[in-house]
Amino acid sequence: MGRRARQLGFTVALLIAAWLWWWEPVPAPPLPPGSEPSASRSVASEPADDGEAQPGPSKAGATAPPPSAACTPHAAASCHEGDLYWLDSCGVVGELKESCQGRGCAADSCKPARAAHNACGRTSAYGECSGDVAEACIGEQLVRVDCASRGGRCVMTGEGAVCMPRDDAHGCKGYEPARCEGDKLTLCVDGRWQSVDCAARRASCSERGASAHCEAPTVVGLAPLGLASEQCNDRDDDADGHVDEDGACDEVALVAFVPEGAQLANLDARMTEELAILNRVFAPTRFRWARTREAPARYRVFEPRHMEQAASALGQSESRYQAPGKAASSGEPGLPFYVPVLFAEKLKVDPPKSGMSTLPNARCGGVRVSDAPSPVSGLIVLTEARQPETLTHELGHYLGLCHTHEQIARLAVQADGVELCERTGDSICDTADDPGPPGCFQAGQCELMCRDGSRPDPFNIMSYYLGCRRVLTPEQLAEAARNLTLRKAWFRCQDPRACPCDPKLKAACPAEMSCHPTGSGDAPWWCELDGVGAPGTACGDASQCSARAFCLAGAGSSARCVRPCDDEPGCTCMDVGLPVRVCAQDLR
Ligand SMILES: [Ca+2]
Ligand SMILES: [Ca+2]
Repeated sequence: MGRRARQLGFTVALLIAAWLWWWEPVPAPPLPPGSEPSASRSVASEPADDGEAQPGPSKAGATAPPPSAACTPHAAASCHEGDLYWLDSCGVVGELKESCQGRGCAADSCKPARAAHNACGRTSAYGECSGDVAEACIGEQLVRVDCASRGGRCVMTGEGAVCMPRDDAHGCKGYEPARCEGDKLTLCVDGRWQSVDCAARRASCSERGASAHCEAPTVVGLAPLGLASEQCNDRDDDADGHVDEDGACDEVALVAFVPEGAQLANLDARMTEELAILNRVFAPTRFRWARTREAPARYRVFEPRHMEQAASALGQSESRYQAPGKAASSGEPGLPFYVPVLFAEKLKVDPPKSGMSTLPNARCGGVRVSDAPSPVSGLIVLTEARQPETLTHELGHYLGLCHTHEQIARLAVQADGVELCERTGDSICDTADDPGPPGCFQAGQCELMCRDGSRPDPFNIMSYYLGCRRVLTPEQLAEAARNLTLRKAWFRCQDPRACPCDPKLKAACPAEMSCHPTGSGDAPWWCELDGVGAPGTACGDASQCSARAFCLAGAGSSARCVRPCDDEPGCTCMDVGLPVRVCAQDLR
């Protein structure tokens, strides 16, 4: 089929999609065992201009009006979001005719099953290291990169085989066992030695069992404190007398950033398709492309080391909360919240990767994966090598989801009071165990054979089984929704001057932020993201403290995370010459 015909087919699919609100939602594709259909879906987006009242997103279980009697059902079949659906004689999409099992479709038929053994053999997109040679299947071709010839080494990371620079001081291979150094856990993560401070988590480092880990006898739970933020739930969450105000139920804005001079193929069509997948997978949460902006040309080939810096620049440039003298380049008013999405040509990574994202406060599945302070801002970077669902996968990371093959047990505090599924795997209880692509072989397009007998779900968006991914579990969706609320609340605090606080208040800052001294006269206290340090534990600076605590040097002892005191149980208030009294117990 010619290119023009394909484009036409795509346009037709979109026109049909725009009419779906009137009929019934497209049924979800058949789901693998263990998953559940997402609560609702609706393809309605922009209000039509005919003046008719528009139905909102359909609620789960709502009944749709019956198709018009004048239209004959099952008149034809059409490819829609990778599967075949029936069309009636009026061109309206009906129920699923045939699932293409992740192979995709063209016109009115599923694409043929790919040979199980293509040029890549058993090597997946995730790839493998053989010595310092990285091998990965990129576009059905086996790509081999000799990392050593470039002065590097091959490392198995959470994103598969990657060439990394040699690093005699901090480099590791990945199979070295974790060990305890005092109360610090030392382990190899993504090719570098990393330190996890068990003491800061009020845990101890234990070498009991197969590998060292942080261990606590009981869960130390501190009630989450923070300003209530308005969520889309028909309730007045922040008790200001208004329900779901300030756009709590609006579509979430995505801002596309395109580097100056970037060569990007079919960008508009790809963005439309990517948004449709995003809205189907994250339903009922909805997203929209709010605006497209130019980014510096140096981001055409994106250097992952610049992630934080780029996130801070692109995460603020379209914001309503501008630092003085940094007015938005365009005349448009700043947005109260948005997700920056950078369309780079490629990432400066070998073998090539399709995208990357920051995690919210360095957490995935609710577990902190790094002790380093985390930037408030987030960023998603997509490359030309991406799959249609890569944006959805990266947004999952942006909203705090791990890969399904994550091994969070390495980093999570092991405590009896916490469910095993919350401190192992991806820390989500309703996802299937996934040993990851190296341990599983794609025998058919979406049929996995795993060495250890596991039955991972190749259809999960957060997996690495490319070509199959299309769903999130209810618990993944709940964790993503929780993090969306947090990210919205944190957004203004990208600029500390937009986020002053009063340390005397219990709820001074958004959840998971604490009121910390800045050391500056004009804005003495501001909300900063929590670190790993529990109250009463040692700290180097305020960014390491959590649960309302800030870092205070005691007389003759090391600095501690201390809470402001308000005569609450367990705290004796103590005057230390600051505007707030502090909890004496935290300084002991
Ligand atoms: Ca409210
Ligand atoms: Ca609400």
